Amino acid sequence: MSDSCNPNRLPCGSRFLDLTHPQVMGILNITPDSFSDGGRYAQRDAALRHAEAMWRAGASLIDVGGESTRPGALAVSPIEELERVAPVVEAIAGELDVIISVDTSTPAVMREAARLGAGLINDVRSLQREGALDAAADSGLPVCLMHMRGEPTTMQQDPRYADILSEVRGFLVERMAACATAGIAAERLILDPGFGFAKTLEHNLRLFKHLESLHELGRPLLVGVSRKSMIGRVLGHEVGGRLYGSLALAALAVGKGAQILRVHDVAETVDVVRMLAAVAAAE
Ligand code: 8Y4
Repeated sequence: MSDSCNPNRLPCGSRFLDLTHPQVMGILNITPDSFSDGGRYAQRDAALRHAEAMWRAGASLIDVGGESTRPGALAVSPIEELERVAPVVEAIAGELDVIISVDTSTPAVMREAARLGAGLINDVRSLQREGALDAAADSGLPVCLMHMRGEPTTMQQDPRYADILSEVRGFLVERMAACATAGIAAERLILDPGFGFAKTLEHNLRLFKHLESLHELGRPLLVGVSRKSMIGRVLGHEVGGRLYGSLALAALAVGKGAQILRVHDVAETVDVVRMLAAVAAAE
């Protein structure tokens, strides 16, 4: 079997993602509030240094995002998003041997990021924006499809589901079908239940408990719970005090078969993954 069709080696542009072991994706936010002024070059260099630190700590993917999806965040124009993301994608692609994931719902950003060396499209809106299916299809890159209902600004206003598990599963099946129609092969897809997106604490905990059920869909799973409010709500900790809760859920997610962990604290999460691998490798 050639590498390009080995299901355990996902082609991501010029690199491959090894799906035989859990992989850590480091979060890199390029929003004006995350790196204070100093101009665009200073912002690009600060982002590159942060990416390099996460790569050295063992991240095989860096998720670069220029649009805040926090509830209540202001919308960013496609041009502003492109101006934030493109220089950082270009800099990382030129400097680091890492897979760049571009966290975007904007077709123009998908196209430009792919041209500049991105290896994965991470769209919290699952390619539902006008033109996004075609942009992703043309890029040839894998895509992470994530469950969300509505838009980030309003999604936490009293979310209700008859059954969160079948709702998430049904949504992902529908988006996989839309991808197939657009010419994006199932082999290019990664699936994500979208923790914290249009979900109450009870929804998030139930989804996590039954994460294994999403393996039925036959694609690798990405889990993003790092520092999220579901941890804050259970433990009563502000965002700075959520590391141990995040690591507990990282270990549990790997135990439930998740292939990719999207995290802020790369070094700590890599220790968790390595420790689990050591036990798994024992006689
Ligand atoms: C503290 C820090 C509290 C961060 C909340 C947050 C996911 C994602 C986000 C996810 C995928 C976030 C872009 C939200 N979450 N992409 N993106 N999966 N695939 N909030 O779960 O990190 S942003």
